[in-house]
Amino acid sequence: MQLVGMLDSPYVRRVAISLRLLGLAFEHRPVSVFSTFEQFRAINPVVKAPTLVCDDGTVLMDSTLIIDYAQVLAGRSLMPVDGAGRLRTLRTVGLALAACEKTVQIVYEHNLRPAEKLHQPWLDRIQGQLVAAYATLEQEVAAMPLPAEESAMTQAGISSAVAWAFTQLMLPEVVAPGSFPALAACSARAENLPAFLASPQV
Ligand SMILES: N[C@@H](CCC(=O)N[C@@H](CS)C(=O)NCC(=O)O)C(=O)O
Repeated sequence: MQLVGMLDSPYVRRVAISLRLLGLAFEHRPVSVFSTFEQFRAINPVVKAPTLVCDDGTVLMDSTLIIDYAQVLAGRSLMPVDGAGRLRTLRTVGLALAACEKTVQIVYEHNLRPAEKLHQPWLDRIQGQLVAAYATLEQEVAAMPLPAEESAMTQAGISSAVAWAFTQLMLPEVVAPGSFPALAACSARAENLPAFLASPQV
């Protein structure tokens, strides 16, 4: 199967890391939704990254749905099965994905919209949401430190670390690392794991 999309997308990166942790072989095709729009469109007319081209030719999109299918293929899950662990992980992943979404919205607002059309009240709102997502995620991670070994890694650790690295790459001035020590530490540990090193965001 082929994973299509650039690893500077947190969604593509969380899929790549998840596939590696699940032990699934895949070909990575670093096609950009911006600089190589037409090439991407030939693979998936909706032009969404990540796109997974399955072995039977089925084209899947959306990182969470792709990971869901990958877990079926692998016969194991990156989500805890017990109720309390599952609930906590779902909450953490939701916060991490909201942080990714708000970061992407801010980046698009700056990079895709002409400066004179930038709408400051909207930008202020998204930035407030981004900081709220990280403040809440910081509390979660501080209360329940995420595993530092690959064998114990769940989607909570993958998504939190990927989100953090992405926002630090794109908007370090908006989310200062010193204010989020638990997340910064979790990210530093995760980024040294083989699955993360094999999926560099830059
Ligand atoms: N909810 C989706 C979000 C994916 C997403 O928004 N990807 C961005 C790249 S970071 C994209 O495809 N942007 C191009 C577009 O939306 O037109 C997921 O989890 O995969």
